[in-house]
Amino acid sequence: MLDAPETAWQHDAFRDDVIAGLSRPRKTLPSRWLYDDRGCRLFEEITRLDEYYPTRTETTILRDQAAAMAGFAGPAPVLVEYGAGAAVKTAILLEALRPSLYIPVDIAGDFLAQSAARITRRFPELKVRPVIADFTADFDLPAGLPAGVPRCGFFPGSTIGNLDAEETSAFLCRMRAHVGTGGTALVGVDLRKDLDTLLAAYDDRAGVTAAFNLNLLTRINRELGADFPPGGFSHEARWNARESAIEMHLVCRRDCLVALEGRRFAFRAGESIHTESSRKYDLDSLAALAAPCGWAVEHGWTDRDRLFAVAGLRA
Ligand code: AVJ
Repeated sequence: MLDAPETAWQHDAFRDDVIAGLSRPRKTLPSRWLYDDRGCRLFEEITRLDEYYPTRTETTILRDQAAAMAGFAGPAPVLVEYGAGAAVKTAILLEALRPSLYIPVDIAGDFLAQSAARITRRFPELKVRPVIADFTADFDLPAGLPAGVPRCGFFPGSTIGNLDAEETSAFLCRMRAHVGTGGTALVGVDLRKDLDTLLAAYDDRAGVTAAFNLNLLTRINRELGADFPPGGFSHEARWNARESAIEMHLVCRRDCLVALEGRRFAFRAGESIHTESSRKYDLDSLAALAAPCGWAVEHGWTDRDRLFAVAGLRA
């Protein structure tokens, strides 16, 4: 299990993040660790739930507005996708944009290679250059990209909503540097809306989101040898108005002590671990974050019910 260098490195990063997060007065775990194999499968299942509107709404927007987006991005652009998991959405965009080069960026090398191979099977003519990188940290695009060819960044899925304020600004500036002056970006953002709709999307009746959230404790038990008691925590979705974010929490049902890597962490009944924030935007709040990096929000392609938007940014 631990022989691949990528896996060993990941294991250490996971352990450090868990220990740091559980040592804080308000306990927290970074949402990126929700996505082990089972977490990825559960997330897939979430995207098919009635209550979870973002994935199907964004796909519809891309389908309906792909031609306009292609006009916006310019002819035969270099397309850079941040996070390489959005098979269906990527295909829609590749079909419409006809890029001269596609650069999928992801931290998971094996997953990236698989999705690059799938894209190549579907678009045999397309040049694909995967880049293994963590898009929440600085990295360079491959050297020698053609000059004078427009570049377009693609950040779908409202993944931007999972970044904190600092990460969001840094990400927008990084993507601006990648595409250069005159470049564009297509960014999927989940829009502010009534609380019932939002809370249902993150606390579905079938309990899939609960299983997705609780899986993080199972993963910590398995990979870090911890002893979180089964059934000791419950899933909760909360609205944080100040942050304009839905938060996922794991709430402790009764006082308990958890051992992990020679340490002990005490939990009081009712205490929570904050595992994810999913920020909800409107186009103005996105524009305010993007402007200092040199972006203008030129378009907000949306659905009939204004649930979700694909923002068109120009540098
Ligand atoms: C990763 C941004 C698509 O925040 O909506 C779904 C993750 N968490 N249900 C989101 C998630 C709980 C999701 N995205």
